[in-house]
Amino acid sequence: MKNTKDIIKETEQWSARNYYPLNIVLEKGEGVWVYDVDGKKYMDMLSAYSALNQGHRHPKIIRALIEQANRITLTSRAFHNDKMGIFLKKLCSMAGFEKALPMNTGSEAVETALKAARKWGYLKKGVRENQGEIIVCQNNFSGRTISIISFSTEDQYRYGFGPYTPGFKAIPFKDAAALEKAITENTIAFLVEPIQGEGGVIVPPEGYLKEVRDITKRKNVLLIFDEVQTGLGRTGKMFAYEHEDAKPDILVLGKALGGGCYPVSAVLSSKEIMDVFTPGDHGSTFGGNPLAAAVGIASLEVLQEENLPERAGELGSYFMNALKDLNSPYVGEIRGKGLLIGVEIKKECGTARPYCEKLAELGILCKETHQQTIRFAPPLVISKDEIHWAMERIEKVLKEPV
Ligand code: IF1
Repeated sequence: MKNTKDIIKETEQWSARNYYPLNIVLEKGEGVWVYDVDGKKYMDMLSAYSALNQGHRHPKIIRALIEQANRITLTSRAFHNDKMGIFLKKLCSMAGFEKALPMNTGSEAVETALKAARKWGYLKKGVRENQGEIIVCQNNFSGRTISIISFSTEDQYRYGFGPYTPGFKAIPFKDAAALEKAITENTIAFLVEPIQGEGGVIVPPEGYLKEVRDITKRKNVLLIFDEVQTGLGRTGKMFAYEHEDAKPDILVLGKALGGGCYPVSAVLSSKEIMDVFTPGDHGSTFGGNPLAAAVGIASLEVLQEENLPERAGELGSYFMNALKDLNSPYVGEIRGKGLLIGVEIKKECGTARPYCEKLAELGILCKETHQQTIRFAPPLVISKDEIHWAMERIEKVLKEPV
């Protein structure tokens, strides 16, 4: 039986060092709780960056996974399977779109959305071939592929990976006037996260989503919302765009669509936009496989049956107010919506990492983002008592010297 130290040593020997994880080795998870190899129990307040909205190993999702695994798991799209249509119908009906294209990771879904937008731009909007431009926001995060980091404004995500994919322009987030000004005759789309997750849980002012929706409609520019992190209940609505009257032309989903146990992502849009794809244009070995579809159906059912978006709204406000009431001397701004919360550590009090390490010692797993922000994003199945349990420990760390 290997212990934490031996497992980390072996992992570090064979793995590329593309992460700097806490020295914790997890071996079991259930609901909001995870256990390390030494049997220590932690509350997971990261949720694999919001891919565990339904909690660890939700029984209904695991049952669906096992039942499907005992029938057929992968067919490729060279043939139909009996689950994909049911999954996409449920997904489109819930989100109010006519068609969906299933993929696996969030990055693949974002890339699919960009390809759909570009082809729509050339075939339907009449933008000159290869002159199309897609506007993004500074401080964005939409994945790690070369085209996606080509529009990142974060040096570390770009360094050493050039040359970069052309055709993107970055404007300030939260500034609708900047969008209006940046649009040219070659502009095909505006890609934006309704809340910037990795950017530090940056919430735009009330009305911003509606404003960018109106501007893009007026200018015949596609609005693409990357809801890989904000979607599926995290912010207190099933989709973050529902907080305002701002339904996008293209919606990108991932993470929790796989119910915390399988990579499932999708792009949702209208028939008019999706029809730019003809057989053979685009695809994926695993996209739309029956195992992903079965897990996707169960993941969506759990969100609905357990009212997880509403829970995230209610418990998120409760949690955010409890954090504010601490009046911690180390904390600047507390930002967020629903159960996507960012606690900013004042620069003069150091970076967020030591606070995350202290929280881990007390049994809470969370992760810093961009040095200064502690991100709290527990599974949406968390109970009020479990938030109380967390607050007792968070208070120790944010009220006493670290
Ligand atoms: C990492 C955080 C980072 C995303 C949004 C697309 C994707 C993501 C809004 C791509 C992925 C993950 C990736 C992971 C850490 C995490 C993350 F924001 F969630 F915290 F990095 F910024 N759109 N986010 O958040 O989806 O291909 O990963 O399935 O890369 O370190 P993916």
